[in-house]
Amino acid sequence: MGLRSIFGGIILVLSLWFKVEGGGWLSYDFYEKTCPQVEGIVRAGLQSLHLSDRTSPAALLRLMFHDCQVQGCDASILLDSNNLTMPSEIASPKNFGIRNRESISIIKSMVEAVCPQQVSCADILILAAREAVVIAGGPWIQVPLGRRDSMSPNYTLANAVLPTLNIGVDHMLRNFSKTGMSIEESVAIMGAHTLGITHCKNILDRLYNSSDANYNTMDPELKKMLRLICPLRSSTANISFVINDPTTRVFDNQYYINVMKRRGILSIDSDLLSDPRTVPFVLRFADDQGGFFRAFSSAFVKLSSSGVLTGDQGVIRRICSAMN
Ligand code: HEM
Ligand SMILES: *[C@@H]1O[C@H](CO)[C@@H](O)[C@H](O)[C@H]1NC(C)=O
Ligand SMILES: *[C@@H]1O[C@H](CO)[C@@H](O)[C@H](O)[C@H]1NC(C)=O
Ligand SMILES: *[C@@H]1O[C@H](CO)[C@@H](O)[C@H](O)[C@H]1NC(C)=O
Ligand SMILES: *[C@@H]1O[C@H](CO)[C@@H](O)[C@H](O)[C@H]1NC(C)=O
Ligand SMILES: CC(=O)N[C@H]1CO[C@H](CO)[C@@H](O)[C@@H]1O
Repeated sequence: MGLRSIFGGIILVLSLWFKVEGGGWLSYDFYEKTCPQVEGIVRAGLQSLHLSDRTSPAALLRLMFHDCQVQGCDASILLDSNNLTMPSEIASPKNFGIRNRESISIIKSMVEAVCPQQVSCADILILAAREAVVIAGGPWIQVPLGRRDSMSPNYTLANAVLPTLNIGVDHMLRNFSKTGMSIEESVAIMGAHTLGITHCKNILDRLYNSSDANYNTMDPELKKMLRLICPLRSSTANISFVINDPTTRVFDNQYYINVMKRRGILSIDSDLLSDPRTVPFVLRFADDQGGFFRAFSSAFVKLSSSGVLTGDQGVIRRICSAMN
């Protein structure tokens, strides 16, 4: 064996590890020995879920964000409350509209059947979100693994740190910069809103409240249409919804084209067009889907790796919805 191949081996080993912002290490071959089947099981699970529910990719991508934003991606969002003194994170109004938690539990039980007590719910959630992006037509993202599950969900923290409707670009950028994201990556991760829906209650202020900062930032034609779907003082604002972009089930760069045309649905979407720091990236991604995919992929890895439990921290839960 020549010196060159030894050197090559070292480079290879180094590149299999991923340093966690402010913590331990994840690795790209974490389950190579303990559960090589895991990626295939998650992929098959996602494909069958997608056949019965075409909106599942959107749900899983948002689920991943709302898990990772609170104490890092530790599957705490999947825990059901086991007693009245400790409400689960999902009880937070900020988690309104979160769905498909149970599908992670189902995939986990499929993984447990093959590799018991090896793979964390947190990693399965990240792999599911990664497959969701691919199934919807987005990039295939290589993700480092080795996250551990939390035994301490924090309702109060979830309430405090999940984004508000009027978070604004400044806060949004500051929050994402904590995960190591650049401005370009922060704009790219918002491109997740190329999938899915928004319930009427989340846009009523934009449509009807003239004191709202984003009352006048929406294309009037779109506003007219959304007002028909979301009437004022309707009793169904919690269940009626609008689609986030015209290609709501396709992971593409249509979101940025929409934002550019003042057709962003949520306030934060429209805000991206009014801040001088973010607007250049909106324009570029609207014109360059490949560039969006590349920036989204690196943003996804940063969001999903920041502040996670590794090594002997946390546990591997057997059932994702319960402490066990
Ligand atoms: C930081 C600023 C953000 C704000 C204020 C925000 C807010 C929202 C709101 C209010 C909804 C509608 C929920 C509903 O009515 O059911 C939504 C949907 C969604 N969000 Fe975000 N979001 C943000 C960032 C993100 C990020 C970073 C991701 C993913 C990486 C994401 C992924 C999604 C997805 C996929 C949906 C559609 C969900 C579905 O169809 O069920 N969002 N977001
Ligand atoms: C509720 O659950 C928490 C965490 O499992 C535990 O510390 C606490 O004692 C429980 N409270 C009751 C009343 O069972
Ligand atoms: C709508 O959802 C909110 C939680 O975001 C809840 O507090 C409220 O009671 C719901 N309203 C109706 C009419 O169901
Ligand atoms: C939950 O988060 C709140 C707010 O950050 C914090 O004050 C509290 O100590 C946390 N509780 C636990 C049990 O970690
Ligand atoms: C309208 O928006 C303003 C500014 O955000 C807010 O203070 C006020 O409570 C809103 N009014 C209603 C009726 O929701
Ligand atoms: C909604 C949210 O997460 N807000 C936090 C973002 O980060 C700032 C500090 O940079 C906090 O003050 C916010 O609470």
